[in-house]
Amino acid sequence: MNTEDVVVPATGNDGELEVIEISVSVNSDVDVDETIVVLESDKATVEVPSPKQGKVLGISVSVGDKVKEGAAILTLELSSAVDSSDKNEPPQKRNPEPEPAPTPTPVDNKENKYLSQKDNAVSIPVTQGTVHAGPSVRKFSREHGVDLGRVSPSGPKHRILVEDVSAYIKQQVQHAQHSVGSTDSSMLINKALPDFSQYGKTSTSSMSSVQYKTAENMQRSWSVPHVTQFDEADITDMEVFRKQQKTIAESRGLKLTPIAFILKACAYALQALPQFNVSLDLSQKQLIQKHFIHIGFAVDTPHGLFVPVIRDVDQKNIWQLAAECQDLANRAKEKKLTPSEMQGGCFTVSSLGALGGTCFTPIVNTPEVAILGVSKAQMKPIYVEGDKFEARLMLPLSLSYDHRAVNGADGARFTTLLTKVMGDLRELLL
Ligand code: CAO
Repeated sequence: MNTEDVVVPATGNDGELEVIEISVSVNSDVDVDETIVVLESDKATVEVPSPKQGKVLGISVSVGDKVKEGAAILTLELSSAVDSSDKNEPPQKRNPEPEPAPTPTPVDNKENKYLSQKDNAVSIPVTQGTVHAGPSVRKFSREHGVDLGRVSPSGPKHRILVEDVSAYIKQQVQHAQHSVGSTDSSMLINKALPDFSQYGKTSTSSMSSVQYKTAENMQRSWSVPHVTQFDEADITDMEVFRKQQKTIAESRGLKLTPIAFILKACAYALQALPQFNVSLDLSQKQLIQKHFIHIGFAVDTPHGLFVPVIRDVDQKNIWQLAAECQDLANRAKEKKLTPSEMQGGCFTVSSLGALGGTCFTPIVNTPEVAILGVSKAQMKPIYVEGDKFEARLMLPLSLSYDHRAVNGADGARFTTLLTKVMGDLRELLL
């Protein structure tokens, strides 16, 4: 077996150089002039090319080691066709990868074309070990503050090209511009996620625009100081009434569900307690009171969550509300809502009643200041008078509100009023 030890060549640098990258691994095949290690001094980065073609038998250095001219780097098992006369010559300019500007800047060692000055250096977290990039690419990335470990390589043998760094910078700039004026999307960007595939099989898919928008809205709303007030409305009589209307509803082509009554009850409570029908403008230290009652309701669809808004709920009767709910929910499922149909809400209802659950803590749909969560109605024994209990149908309500706009006592007033009007529809229907 014909072997050869490859050592650190003359680099024009008398001091120590740090091994910042090992570009090959044991048992890998290397060509003449292929980079085997990258060394760095405080002034320059040096790529050391292989003087021969062969297979790497062993590597004598590790990333972080400090080495000088003549120090052993690795041992090669030479290919049979190799001419051994050119042993350990200083690094020569080889057929470099295409590297647009900036080009490497030679330093005082005229022979060494691989050196690049480490000017304008900024502190970049360096991903160790797996980055393959030439000196000019490293210089370019340093100048722009790019961690090469985050850049996808497109060059031969997974080398990072200047174009790859440019594409990464462009992507980051576009993302930053997109975030401005919407929400603080940077908060949505995960810091570095672990590689989950080390724990088991994974797969990746892109988020839909609806999913991403929902995530942005939730992130923004999450900054609101929330309180959730729970209560239960006795809807036994309301349900008797609703069921009595079923045939009429069918003749109108409608499905009359509790949501129409809930919307009407919310409009009633918003009229009685207008402090829930505001938005806060803290930058102007202003409270914006709305003198209209537009209520959104969450619709679960295969494409994600939509919140169409019904205008002037206080001025509409139960049939009108049921018809609008049905139309908007159907069109949400078909992705046929217009943007204006999802804007202008003062308050939101999120009904999970058909799905189950005893209560939940909905997130306020900012800049609104309150949202009502509705869970599944259940028959419960309710204490009525004397020692008597009656079976009543109880509807769980969860009112979340922005505690900067609404006081706790008002939260309790709001749910108490809701339970009152849902328990006795007469006031509501007048
Ligand atoms: N308790 C018990 N039963 C209820 C109920 C409740 N709170 N609310 C509805 N139901 C019943 C309905 O009466 C209907 O039964 P009947 O046919 O016997 O009358 C059945 O459940 C199905 O109702 P529905 O879901 O078709 O209609 P709906 O008007 O109650 O709801 C809508 C419409 C659009 C609100 C609902 O389809 C929906 O999308 N809900 C999910 C909202 C959501 O995802 N919220 C979370 C947002 S935050 O992540």
